[in-house]
Amino acid sequence: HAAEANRTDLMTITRFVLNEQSKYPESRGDFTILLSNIVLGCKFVCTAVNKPLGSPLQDLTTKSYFDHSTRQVLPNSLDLLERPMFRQGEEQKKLDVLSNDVFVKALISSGRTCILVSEEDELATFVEPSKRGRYAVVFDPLDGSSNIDCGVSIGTIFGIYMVKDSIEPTLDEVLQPGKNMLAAGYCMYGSSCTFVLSTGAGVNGFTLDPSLGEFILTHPDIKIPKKGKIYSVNEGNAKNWDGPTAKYVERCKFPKDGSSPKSLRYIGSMVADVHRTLLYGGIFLYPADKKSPNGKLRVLYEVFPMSFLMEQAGGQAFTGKQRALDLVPNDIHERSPIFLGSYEDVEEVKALYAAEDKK
Ligand code: P6P
Repeated sequence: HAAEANRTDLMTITRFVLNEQSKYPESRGDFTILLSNIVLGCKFVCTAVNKPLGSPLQDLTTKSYFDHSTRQVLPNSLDLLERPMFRQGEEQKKLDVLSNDVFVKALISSGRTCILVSEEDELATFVEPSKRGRYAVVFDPLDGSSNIDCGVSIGTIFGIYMVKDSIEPTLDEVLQPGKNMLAAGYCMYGSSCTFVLSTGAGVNGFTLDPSLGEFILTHPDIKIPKKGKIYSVNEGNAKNWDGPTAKYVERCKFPKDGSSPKSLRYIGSMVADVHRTLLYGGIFLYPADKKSPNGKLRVLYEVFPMSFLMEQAGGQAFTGKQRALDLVPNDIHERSPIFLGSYEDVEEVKALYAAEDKK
């Protein structure tokens, strides 16, 4: 009966968040509405990413479909990306631009946001007054999108701040340290569609059940192992690394204490590398190097959300100088070096940087 009860007692992401929000009597469900719009965006991207380009999308059930963007009934034989909603004039939209459009529209229509920062948009979006809400959302709609054509997992990464002044919001509302985030998460588009979320009370993973169109709780209360056997870095940048990073990676490969070397796993798609680190343990690093003194990854919508999740899962995140979540960004697209993952692995990096500072 227990198995049967479980099968019919569907813990969807919406129900899960409503349960969590019920602990805060003052919450008026705004966060749940905001999150459901982020989830909608992820479901759309999941569909778009998983439809192979150029393949006929013959939907066996109907020969035609209603196209919302032109309000026409059109033949279903049109390839997904041939459909008007994907085309802007003759220029077919790239998936990352399309994904950005979907998230921006979903977030604005939620009526719960007042500022949006996207990797795709140079400037922040200030929502029109009639649609403003209490939240600011920072996001990368399709991180790692250069990997689409070879089938590598990619993802959406987001962070959520509560703003102080939603009437006349300013950019200061998002130039806040990551520790001020209310929530953060990512959605990974891989063999399955996995949504990982923290609202500040631990980390939970949900998997999209395509037959239901719902994200179901599959990874409750994720905790990262205290120490791992994997390091994840682009070794191709080794000649440009600073001393502590070079020393740490050397130790991973030639441990002094007689332990076995760590394995190297590097996918080159942050969501995939971080998801593996979260579940298996180990360390993911994108350090500074001579070419990029601030590293490559963006503070607001890559470093902060992943660091937030790591801390919530019992791990930690370090920039080479400080706790990542303490960083105060000065620009919405600022970059930072990042070392994140298992608590003890990151401690080793911190010790090497501390020793360097003492020199
Ligand atoms: P590199 C993808 O382009 C990305 O922004 C992250 O998803 C990924 O972790 C990183 O860049 C990979 O960068 O320089 O190793 O190819």
